[in-house]
Order: sequence, then structure tokens, then C-alpha cells
Amino acid sequence: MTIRTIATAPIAGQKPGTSGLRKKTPVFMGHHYLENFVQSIFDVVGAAGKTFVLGGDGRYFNDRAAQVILRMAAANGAGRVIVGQGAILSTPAASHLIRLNKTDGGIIMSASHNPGGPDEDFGVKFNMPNGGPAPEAVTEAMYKRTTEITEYRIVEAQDVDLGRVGRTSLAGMLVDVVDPVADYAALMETLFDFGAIRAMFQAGFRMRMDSMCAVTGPYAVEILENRLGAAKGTCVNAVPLPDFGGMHPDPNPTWAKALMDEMFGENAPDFGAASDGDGDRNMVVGRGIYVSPSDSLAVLAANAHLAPGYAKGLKGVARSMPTSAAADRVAAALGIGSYETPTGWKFFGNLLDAGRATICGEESFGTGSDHVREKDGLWAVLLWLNILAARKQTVAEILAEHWARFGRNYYSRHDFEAIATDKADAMMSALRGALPGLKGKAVEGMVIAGADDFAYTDPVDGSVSSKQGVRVMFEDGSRFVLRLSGTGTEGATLRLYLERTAPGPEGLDLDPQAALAPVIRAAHGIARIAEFTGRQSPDVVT
Ligand code: VG1
Ligand code: CO
Repeated sequence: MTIRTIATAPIAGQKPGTSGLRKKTPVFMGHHYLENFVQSIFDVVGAAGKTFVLGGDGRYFNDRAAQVILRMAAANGAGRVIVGQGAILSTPAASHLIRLNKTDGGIIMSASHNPGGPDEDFGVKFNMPNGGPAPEAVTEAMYKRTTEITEYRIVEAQDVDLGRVGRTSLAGMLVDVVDPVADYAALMETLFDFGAIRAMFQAGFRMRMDSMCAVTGPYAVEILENRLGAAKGTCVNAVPLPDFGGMHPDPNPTWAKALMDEMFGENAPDFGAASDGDGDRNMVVGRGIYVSPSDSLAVLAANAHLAPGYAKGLKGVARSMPTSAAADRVAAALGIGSYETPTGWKFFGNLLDAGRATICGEESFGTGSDHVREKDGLWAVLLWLNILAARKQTVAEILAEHWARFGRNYYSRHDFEAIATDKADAMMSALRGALPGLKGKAVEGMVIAGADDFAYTDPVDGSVSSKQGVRVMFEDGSRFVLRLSGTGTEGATLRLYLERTAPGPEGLDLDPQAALAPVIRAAHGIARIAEFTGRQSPDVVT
């Protein structure tokens, strides 16, 4: 087989965002686009003699991209690549395989919660030998490389058969095709009390797991139905499809509406859950009650000791800055550390590696622990099931007791999508300019205690990330945060994060949007959202 060196030239805009490089699929399929980025990855991390994991969420172009990446890995001298059968791996399963096999990292093909298909989104990201997303210094180096690239290497060869489990070779590089589910399912068995959960299902507990035609289907069927004995049909939309069956695989009340309708309907199951394109996000719903991701993180932290994998307690809890402070209260009560990081899972890696945090979470439906270095949708679902089995209470009862003990942080995120980038930028810079004058001002009956642009110094390696979101904090503990999305592929998406604390015992049962109304009005007034963007109301409310 011939190794070919192909002349190329830099392509603008190959800058990874919150989680890898995401673009419209036709862009990714364009001349040299994927090749330039993959070569830049190998140029930065080195490939000679190394072992990598490769897999993706099965979206359109996943299979073709996998073949290109394999041929390029071989041409760059990689020794071995472990690939999920059919080029499929959920993001947490890929993270686990990287760690389990002590590989030199992995390439994940996914645009996660973004829709998939010929005209939708595709993405590629690199994970480090610890199993976690490459930190900013590494993604910056990859981006820099894309701006100076002159050639890439690829072998001329037929496709590798990824349909069959087993070992083959490609121009001297070993290719191990593995069952995408087996090792991940085995890991879950070490963390949770499968016996107790199985007994709960046997006693009639009913669940609906909506995989949204994305990657978790095979994992959910194997773990929930086959191993835990949930009734057949518990898992719906369980076959991964290249276009996710036209669904938008973002597990939130807007996009997982069918699940919400089921859980709020007559004769609803006891528990509902959904996951995203690449399986790292989760939404959990009780019968007639939605669990906000920030509350879910807090409940999981407060109850994790009920699962065997966490019986010795937690080392600490970390959350992204826009996530509510509910988890901080749990950490304080447990006497363990709490950490506030910028948005994106890559910032949790050092805390997990250093043993400072055991459980991490984001308001964007992401929770996970030190079992891998990614957020993990099914892990969260299983921890909830373990807690429900141990406490023998409903989701509603568990939440009510949680709020009574810790107080409640009313929380919501409002997304304004596909805004013209210049308008969004103008709004953010005007807001940044106004920050110094905000302290002490009274708005909507609340006094502003402080306002800043969040900057983070990693406590482990000292690296600094600035401009991570504008926050305006009020004296009563309420706050709002504004930042622009780093995962979108069309214009700008403005995210407005809203929080209001209710210490209890009064006022724990309000509708979140009603409870947050003054904070919402304050945010619109201070940030002048309508004036700059023309938008009065959000496209998606979670
Ligand atoms: C969003 C979320 C963030 C999450 C990221 C990747 O980023 O807000 O919390 O880590 O997506 O999640 P942004 O920059 O659009 O706000 V996933 O499941 O799409 O990899
Ligand atoms: Co995801």
C-alpha cells in the first residue's frame, strides 16, 4: 500500500469551540477539510507508534470520516487504532476505552446535541490519554497548525471492514474493531447496585428511555432491558440513525417533547430519561415532575453514597459557572470541596485527575464522575435509578426533601438562536462596557452586589481562561449570566442563565419562570437584548 503525501493549503475557521470543531456537514465534506484538521491533530500530538481510540455517534458522514481518519492514522505511523464496531462509540464509552486500554488518546466524531444529516452538523474532537477533551492549550495548537498546514498523509487502500469485531491491519497499523457497548456496560456494573435496580424493575417500576435515534440506543437496550430487566420497549428511538430520524437530539423539554408529554400524561411511567447525539448528556423526569440539570447534579451529589461505586463518599463537586449553586450547598453540607469552572467538560479534567472532584455537572444536561473524563448520560440515569431503588421514594418526593433540606435554586436558561454575529458581539461588548458601573444599582427591587466577566485560574496547572461569561449578581443571591455559545454552526446563539435562591421553608413550590420573572426583566433591561438583537423572547427555554 502506498502512503501518499498530498499538498494542501490552510482552510480558514478550523478553530475548535466548547467541544471540538463543529461545522455544517457539507463544510466538513469539502475538499481537504477533514483531512487538514486530522493532520493538524496528528502534527500536534504525534502519531508514530501510538495507539488511538476512534468512534462517533453514527451521524451522517460518520462512516466515511472514520475510513479517512484510519487511513491518515496509518500514514502517520500510528501503531494501532481501537474502533467501535460500525465506527460507533458514545462519547463516554470512547473516554472509557481510552483509559481502559491506556491509549495515547482518541478521536471522537460527533457534533453532539446538534442535529445530523447531509445539511446539518458534523464534528471532530480529540481526547487526551486521560480520556478527557483536549484542554485549550492543545486545541489552540491544533488550530494554529491548521493555519500553516501544507500537506497531509494518507494511505491508498480499500475500506477497512468495520462491521465485524476483530483485528485487521491497514498498511502495517493494527485495527481492532470492538463491541462498542461491552466494556462500558461492564464499567457500569462496577459502579451501581444492579441487583437492587433489577429488583425494582421486577416489582413493577416502569421507565421510558428516549435515545432520540442517537448513539445511546444500543447501550440503553443492553443495560436497561437486557441486564436490568426493564420491560421490552422501555427504550424508545433506540436505533441510531444518520439523521437521528429528523429529531434534534438535545435532551431538553423542548426537543424531547414526546417524553415530556408521556411523563406528564395519564398513567405515566415512574421515571423518564433522554440522552443526546453522542450520549454524554441526560435529561431526567419523574412522573409529573421535571428535574432541572442543576438540581439533578445536586441530588446526585447528595445521594451518590447510596451507589456502591461512591459508597466511600465524594472528594469534591465541580460545576460550570452558569450552573446553579445548588450543588455548592450540598458540598458545604458534606464538608467537601466545590469548584466553579468555565463552560465545557475540558475544564473538569484536571480536577478529576488530581482527585479534587468526584462528581461534576453542567446546567446543559451534563453530569458525570471520575469513572471517565466526559459527561455521561447513561451513568446519570443509572445513578438516579440506584438512588430511587435505595430510597424507595418517587422523584417528586426526593426533590421535595432535597429542597426542604438545602433550599431551592430556581433556575432556567433562555437561548436566543441564530442571531447575526455582529449584533450579538455588539450586545456583549456594550454589556462588558457597562459592568463597572453596575455595582450598588437597584433593579427590579434587587440590589446589584457585583458584576464581572468570569475568568478562571485552573487550581491544578495555573492556566487562565478569561471572558467566560458575563455575570451580574444581586445581594439576595439571585444572578444572571450571559455568554455566547461555542458549539453552534449558524450565526450566534445567546445564552441567558437565570437563577434565584429560595432558602425555604416558604416558597419552594413556585413555577420557575414565575419565580425568576424579576431576574429575567433585570437581565433584559441591563443587557438591552431586544435593542441589540431584535429578540424579545427566547427560542428555547430549559
Ligand atoms: C454547550 C453547553 C456546554 C457543553 C457543550 C458541549 O456549549 O452549554 O455546557 O459542555 O455544549 O456539550 P455552548 O458553548 O454551546 O454553550 V455536548 O453534549 O454538545 O458535547
Ligand atoms: Co453531547
